[in-house]
Amino acid sequence: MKTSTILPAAATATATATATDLKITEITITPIAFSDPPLLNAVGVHEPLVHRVVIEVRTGNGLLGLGECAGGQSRLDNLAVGANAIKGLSVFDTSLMEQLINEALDPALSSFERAAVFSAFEVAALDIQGHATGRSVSELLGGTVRDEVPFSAYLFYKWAEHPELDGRPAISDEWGEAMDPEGIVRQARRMIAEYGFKSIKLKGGVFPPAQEIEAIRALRGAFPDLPLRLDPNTAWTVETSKWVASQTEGLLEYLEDPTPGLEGMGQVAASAAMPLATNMCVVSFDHIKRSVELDSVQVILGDHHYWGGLRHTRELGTICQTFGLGLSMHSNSHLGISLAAMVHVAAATPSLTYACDTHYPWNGHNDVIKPGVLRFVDGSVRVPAGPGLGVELDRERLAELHLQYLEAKMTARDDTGYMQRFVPEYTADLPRW
Ligand code: GKR
Ligand code: MG
Repeated sequence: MKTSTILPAAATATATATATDLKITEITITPIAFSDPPLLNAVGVHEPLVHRVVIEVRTGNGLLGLGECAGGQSRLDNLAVGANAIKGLSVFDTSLMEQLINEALDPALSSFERAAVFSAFEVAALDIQGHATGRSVSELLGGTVRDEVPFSAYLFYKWAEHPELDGRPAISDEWGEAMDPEGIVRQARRMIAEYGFKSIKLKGGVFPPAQEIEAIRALRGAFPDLPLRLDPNTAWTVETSKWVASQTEGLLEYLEDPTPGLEGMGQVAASAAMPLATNMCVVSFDHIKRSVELDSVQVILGDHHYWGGLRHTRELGTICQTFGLGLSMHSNSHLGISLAAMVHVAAATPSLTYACDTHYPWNGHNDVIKPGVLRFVDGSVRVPAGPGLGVELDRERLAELHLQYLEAKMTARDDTGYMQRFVPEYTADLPRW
């Protein structure tokens, strides 16, 4: 008798407390900086430090949710506006969260920036939803269709070290130099031995295209069975892109962003044998209609930071399926909160057709989360069990990386400016060839 009266009363009390206590009471935005090797791309070279942001959202009942996104002073300002707009909101109200953030941000901001700001908070809200319900983020997104998410080996041309600069000594790294096909194959061998990747992407746009085709041929020779991709980040004209496509026919599973713009990509796609992929000309929902009309790309690289969070990325998968487009995932220099979020959404997206990109082999040793959960085995990461994202913040590490950010006085990523410190005549005008 006693038990039956006590139990319903306690259950009601918990339900009421949950509704109130899942309101956002506190948001902490922590800019961090972590080390990065001198990786080359079409617009310069990576600086010794990457600027990124860790977002912590807390609710009335003391739950904590994590988000991560790219940094820069304007991003920090926009995150602060977004954080103010969503205080007091339930973490389950992510649709309203998106609306409030959009209303609060400067109307002149691009839809891309709006999506990036919302995404950081949406991931943290989903993390808390998971902690509150004892579910993983992938379960909240509809459940997993795969237990492990495959990634590709992301190769870069690179210098042996960050050269000495302004009295700062040179900074070397364990990967060494990769400035020719042999160096690229060496890098691939090491990355595949350590992580077990089963496909390979080469960041191009660094050397004249014929040289990069040689690197692709060398990779094909060394790894006869692994799918290959080449991404010059729009470094080539339409004509050059067509020529590269003809030279790499039968070698590439896709060619990524050879040339700028939907029209140019459409012209290349019309004659290329392989699919064209993008994370540059289709980066928000309003680009899709025109891209489909022009048949500009056949594969979209989703990215929850670009596409407005995990639910919208899952929706992107459905749209890709609708139009018969392939889906892969884009990466930028990142740490484990972003990787965990990416793994959850990739696991819950049936239409993911290609292994995802990740910079983690280059940056993961800097991580702000406690080790053990995110491991590459045979090129894949097992979906964290949760609850939520299933990762835990290492506060000591966060404090160190924040201090590093403060000392570096960083404002924005500048691959071109950094390159010009060593090669003053360098320009980032694209297409270059
Ligand atoms: O890290 O230099 C880099 C990449 O070029 C990155 O900035 C790109 O956004 O990885 C990206 C891509 O696939 O284009
Ligand atoms: Mg790309």
